[in-house]
Amino acid sequence: MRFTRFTVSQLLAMAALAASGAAFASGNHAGGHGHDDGGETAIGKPGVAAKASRTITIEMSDNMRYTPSNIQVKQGETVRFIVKNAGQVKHELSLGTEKELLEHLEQMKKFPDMEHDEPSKVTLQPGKQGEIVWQFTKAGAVNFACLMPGHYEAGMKGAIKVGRK
Ligand SMILES: [Cu+2]
Repeated sequence: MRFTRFTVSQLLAMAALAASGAAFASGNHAGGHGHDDGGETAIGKPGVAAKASRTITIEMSDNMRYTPSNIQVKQGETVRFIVKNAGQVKHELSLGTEKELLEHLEQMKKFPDMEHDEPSKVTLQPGKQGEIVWQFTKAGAVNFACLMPGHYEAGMKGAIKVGRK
């Protein structure tokens, strides 16, 4: 386990989330993401495929890696991600801030079968391919990770740098 880089307050926040996780069992999961102003989130918003300036293919493997795992985009850019599961087990790619991803990770531990349909995420059975179209409206870092049990901890994560325009 590589939890050493979390601060005590982060761990406490995660514990608190786990304790309040029951609220998500029956409720609407999207409610956990905070504000909803036309789909705009802390990391951007769902994109329109026809407006994508690029297609980036990301492969997911059973050695818990994304290829590529470091991606650079420009603020305002819409990217079409083709995500391929080249492994023998289920994998996913969830876009989010690091904080959101860690919160989801805790929920997945409590409710491993929870599958939610969100435009910022794709879950794929072995051999399958899917896509995410996303517009990066804010400069900074956007993270992505696989929240299947143990995968993030094994290093299944990546980062997208959104350069200021
Ligand atoms: Cu995975």
